[in-house]
Amino acid sequence: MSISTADVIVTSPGRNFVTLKLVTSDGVVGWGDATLNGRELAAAAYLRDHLVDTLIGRDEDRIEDTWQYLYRGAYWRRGPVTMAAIAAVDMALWDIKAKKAGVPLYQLLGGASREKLRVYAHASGNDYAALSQAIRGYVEEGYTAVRIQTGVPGLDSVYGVSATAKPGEKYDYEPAHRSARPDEEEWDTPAYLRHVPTIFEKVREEFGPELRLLHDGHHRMSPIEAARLAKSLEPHDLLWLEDATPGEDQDAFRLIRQHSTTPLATGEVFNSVYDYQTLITERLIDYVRSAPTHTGGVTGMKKLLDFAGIYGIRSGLHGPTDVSPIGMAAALHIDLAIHNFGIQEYMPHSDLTLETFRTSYTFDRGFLHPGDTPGLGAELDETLAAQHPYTPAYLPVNRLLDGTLHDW
Ligand code: KDG
Ligand code: MG
Repeated sequence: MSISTADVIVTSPGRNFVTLKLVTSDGVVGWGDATLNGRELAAAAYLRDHLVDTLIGRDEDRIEDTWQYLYRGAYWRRGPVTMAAIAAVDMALWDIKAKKAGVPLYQLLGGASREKLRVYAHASGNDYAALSQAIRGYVEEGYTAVRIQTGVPGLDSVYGVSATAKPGEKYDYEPAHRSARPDEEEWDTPAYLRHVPTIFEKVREEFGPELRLLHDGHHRMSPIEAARLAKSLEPHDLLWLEDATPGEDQDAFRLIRQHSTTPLATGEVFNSVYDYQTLITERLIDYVRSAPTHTGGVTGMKKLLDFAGIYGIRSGLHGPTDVSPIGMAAALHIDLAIHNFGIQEYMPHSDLTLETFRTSYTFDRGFLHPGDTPGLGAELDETLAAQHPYTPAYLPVNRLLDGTLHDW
């Protein structure tokens, strides 16, 4: 059998998603995610203009060969657009293979290595009262791990804290604003470094030692600033400090490691195992943060996590709402199957997104499971998708108080 049609669907049920639909000559449908926040049309064009024609007539069972064909065959290696496009093809092929076998995808990856997947929620607040209310809400729902993001006195908006959410309100925090160009935000690293440890002290005092706490620095600190934060957070026993400094400078992580035992996570903006080479072989991080959607799909992510596992480094896969429910399902099947699972990020999609994409993964008291539907267990309703056309939306850019452009 072979692939007979390949369609690229860009839809915006609450936010933009890029989906690939492959259909085989005997009618088996496979779904894949190529969503790249703020650059969706580039990923869609790569698929439509450069890959679709090469997929028609190809044997759908030859997943590794297709992956190598798209990766090596492009000549131009890696990059977020290329790897998101390859990811969509790869996920759709795994979806088809598992459907043909009549099993959930995790069975083809070696079967379940655990019963359920611990996830972490996003708690935030402009002040401590709002943050504490959000954490309490998650603890009542059964979460055992919570990411803490706080407003910073003197700054109007800060990454991870919704400017509009009311205290304790659950929201689909979406920093990619719907407009033709990015919003601009202001940033002050010294104010942030002074404030964050005081918040963690209060959280530990109120919620005790057992709740697992995480924090995302979102690429904003220099290596020595990151080392200072990691050191000052040590008494508060974080599960991880994420993206303490921009990850493309892999050597910079040595400096943070020299100063602190706070576990480190990075990689959501990476797209291949080579972006992690120094970080993994020198054990400079503890968790791999990429999403299958951005790293060449199930095949790319399995290669990366198997490599990390040799060095005792675990998964903490990226699961924001800008990965589609199809990409999220792929992450959950990998999580369930691998030995070196750490934790999974879980930002539930909005109701509108989940009406448009149907999923079989389930949440129960702080844990997810991918479900036992054959394949990925996630698909797009094309009729509903057509009702929500693409809308330009961009992540903000950041400037220091003197106007210098900074990492967002
Ligand atoms: O598109 C950017 C988001 O995925 C990112 O800002 C979310 O940092 C993020 C996280 O840890 O989920
Ligand atoms: Mg992050």
